[in-house]
Amino acid sequence: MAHTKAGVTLELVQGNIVKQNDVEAVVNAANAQLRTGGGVAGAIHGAAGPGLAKETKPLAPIQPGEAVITGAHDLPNAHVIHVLGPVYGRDEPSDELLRTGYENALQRAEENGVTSIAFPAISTGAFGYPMDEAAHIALKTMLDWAPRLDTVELIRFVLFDGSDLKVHEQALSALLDAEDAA
Ligand code: AR6
Repeated sequence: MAHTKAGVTLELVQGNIVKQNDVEAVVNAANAQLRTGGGVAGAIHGAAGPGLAKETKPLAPIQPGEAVITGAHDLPNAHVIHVLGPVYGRDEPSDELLRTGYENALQRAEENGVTSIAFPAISTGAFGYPMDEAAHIALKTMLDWAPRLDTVELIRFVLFDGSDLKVHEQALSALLDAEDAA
């Protein structure tokens, strides 16, 4: 599913965040120490190689909602943008911190002239954020920000499995219906 608003195309696909060869920046669902870990962080550090951890070490720790940008090392992209999402039920207010994480990722992208960026569903794995609530926040943030973006033209959400993709498609459809009704 794809939707274009204010010259920004929002794409929802099923896939692996480390296989997005055609985008300039990929987003990492990071830990505070910016180290390798499970899920997305493990996949990104694994594919990028040890140079990534060397580069991130002096940038850590980061706070929930913060985003930092590095090179992508052995990944096929130019940049990795590391976002620390909130741990659901612990880092409060979780909704604001999740939105801020997405906003800060877009800001780092714009500061670096990035035209295309791929996001995983931040906080929805180890950090326990319910997928439907997280999808609504993530996609609403993208739609709200589309008119303000100068360099970013493509925003892709890469969902690991089909049911997560479906949840995102339903959330985007509901947001677009609400925009049409307004
Ligand atoms: N590509 C796309 N999506 C993925 C991939 C992948 N390769 N692998 C997992 N997902 P998570 P979080 C999905 O746990 O909740 C780490 O251990 C996954 O199904 O990676 O922000 C870090 O070290 C889920 O929907 O991120 C942190 O400590 C989503 O990506 C902590 O987990 C996010 O899952 C961060 O937790």
